[in-house]
Amino acid sequence: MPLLTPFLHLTLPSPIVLASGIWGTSAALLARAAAAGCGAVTSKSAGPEPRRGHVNPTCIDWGAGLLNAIGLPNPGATHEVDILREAKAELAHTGAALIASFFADTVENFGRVAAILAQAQPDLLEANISCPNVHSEFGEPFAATAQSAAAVTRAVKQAVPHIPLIVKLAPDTPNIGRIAAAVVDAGADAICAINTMPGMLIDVESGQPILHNRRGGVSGPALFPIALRCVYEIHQAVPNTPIIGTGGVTTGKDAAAMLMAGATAVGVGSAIHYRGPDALTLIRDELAAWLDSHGHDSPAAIHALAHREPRYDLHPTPAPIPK
Ligand code: RRO
Repeated sequence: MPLLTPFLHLTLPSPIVLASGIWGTSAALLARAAAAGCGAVTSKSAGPEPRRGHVNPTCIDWGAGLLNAIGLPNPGATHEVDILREAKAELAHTGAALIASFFADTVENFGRVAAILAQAQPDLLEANISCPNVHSEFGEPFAATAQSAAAVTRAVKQAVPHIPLIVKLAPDTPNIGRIAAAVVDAGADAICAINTMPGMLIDVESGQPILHNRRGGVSGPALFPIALRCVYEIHQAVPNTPIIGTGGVTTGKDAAAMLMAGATAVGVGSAIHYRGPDALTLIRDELAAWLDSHGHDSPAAIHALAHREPRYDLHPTPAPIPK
């Protein structure tokens, strides 16, 4: 079953995308994800300056998902360029695309960081405007309002007009379709939906929040239905914009549902924690087998299927009672 996936100007070898963060920015791990079956791999978001990230504990498996507050550890944009260059060279023979993810503290710095990372000539840029874990330092994420999300998008497109831009949105907003429409209007070429959902856990014996940062982002299976709903609403708002549907995808069937909601490609992150490093290959192969067994010849064949009129023949309305 060929899983070739047209995405903007690219044809990805598969619709599975390594989500940002889960395997850091090691060129070797990005290459490993490509070899494992990803059609594109996303680096850990880099910012204007090097950061250590938050103090431990930074991640916990709480049963129905993960909660993390890693705190954007990264080597800074200038050093990141070297890592991205190395990753790009390692990916060359795989056909997988390199997505360079980045964040910043101000609209202007988003443009500056994008311009620095562009030196490595990644295939795509991902503006992470939705990290939930730096509230105390940077304030409200730019993804919180249509205005701030659009302002970042414009700044990045102005700084780097020649590399297609993906904007990564946050789930905790009352109308994610409106935010998506605003960033597309401002020049975004694609959307990644979603980042983790803000949450927290408290150890009742000590009365303390478990994460040192107190709050964190929920990922894994608990996030899946939220991500699916967000992707569905974004596709309704911007039906011609490709979406990387990300959030709790753990199986091939989850990936199929994400495509049906309106995603063009499917991000995978926490599944690597649940299923081990083979998760990427397993999900890709399960998706291929599912498509095959249901008579679909490509991932595109089920794209946005859930937006069709409901099939009432599956849930017939009761026949009128005969008089
Ligand atoms: O590093 C993090 O704490 C982090 C980031 Br940048 C992000 O975008 N999402 C997340 O859940 N954690």
